[in-house]
Amino acid sequence: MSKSTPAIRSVRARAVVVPLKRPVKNAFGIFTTGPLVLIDVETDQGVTGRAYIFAYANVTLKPLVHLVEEIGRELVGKPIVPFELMAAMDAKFRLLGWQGLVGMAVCGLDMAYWDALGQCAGKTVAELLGGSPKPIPAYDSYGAVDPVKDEKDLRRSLDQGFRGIKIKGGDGDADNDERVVSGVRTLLGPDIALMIDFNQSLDPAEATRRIERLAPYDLHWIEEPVAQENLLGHAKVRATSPTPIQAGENWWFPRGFAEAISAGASDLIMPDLMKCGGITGWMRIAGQAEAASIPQSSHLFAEASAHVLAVTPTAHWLEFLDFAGSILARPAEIVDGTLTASGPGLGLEWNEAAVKKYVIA
Ligand code: SMN
Ligand code: MG
Repeated sequence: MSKSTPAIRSVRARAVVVPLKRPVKNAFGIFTTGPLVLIDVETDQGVTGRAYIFAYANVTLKPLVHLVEEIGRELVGKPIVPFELMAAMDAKFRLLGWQGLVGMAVCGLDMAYWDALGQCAGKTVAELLGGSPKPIPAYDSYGAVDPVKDEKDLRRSLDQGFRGIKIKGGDGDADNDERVVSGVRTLLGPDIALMIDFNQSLDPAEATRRIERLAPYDLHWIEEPVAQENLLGHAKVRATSPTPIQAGENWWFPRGFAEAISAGASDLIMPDLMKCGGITGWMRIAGQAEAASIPQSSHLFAEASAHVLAVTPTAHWLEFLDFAGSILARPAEIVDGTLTASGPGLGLEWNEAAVKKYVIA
């Protein structure tokens, strides 16, 4: 162990509920605010590693704060060696299983470790991983839209330079999906990538019917048409789909991706840093995607994802859905429809005045 490896001095987590620029409606509900847990890993070298995780609901905020802090308490004094810490977490939670809140806490801590290592080295995480920050093409990620009511917003996305737009489907019937997709395609023109996300809301037969109907609109991908754990269902839908199938935001850790890839579940993958094993897990998945020639996009967490996509051989799209902008000192900045990783570390610094305003625990 080199002398310069930082060690964990303390771990703190805070829950915030932040405002969103626009609500995100999906097949099952709507996000009108962003429930986030902010993680601070203080080291013995004067730097603090930071990351945030997305709790999906307000009820999971306090349990996540508790888990992050309690897991962290047992790690005080340990050197920040993400490879070893991940192995230790795998062992610690093997009998319990770590899919769910425990896994989210583990992944959040892993992101904060990498941030700390980057800061200590005076490098971006992209550089620490052997690459360099570069512009990653981003798509603007919407909830369910109405091509008339949301026209202004959609045009603003194009003015910002976005070359891709994602919308939600499955919040109504097949007629509604077609009306929306057709209207949005007309508005965007033929050159913008348009993706639709069903958020697991269909069964395989219905998914196949709806995808067939949407074929004339040149969709870039169809996301999570069926339940995420239904790998064979995904593969069945994919077998006849004229449009590439995208999935992965709900697959857990590198093993989940190995299973999905071997089941032939999707053409494209989009790991979520909070479920795929953090930065450490992402890199292992990037190796699988390269070997299988599967384009790899990100899910949420735009700031950290810009670092790992810079070192992903099959890097595809970065999702831009800005949950954290209101509590960051330097919110992610889209330039010509791209995001470039910034540092030091992951480039995350809290806007403490905003945090104070939105903190709930
Ligand atoms: C999604 C998931 C969680 C929050 C907002 C949006 C969605 C996506 O599935 O792919 O962005
Ligand atoms: Mg999705």
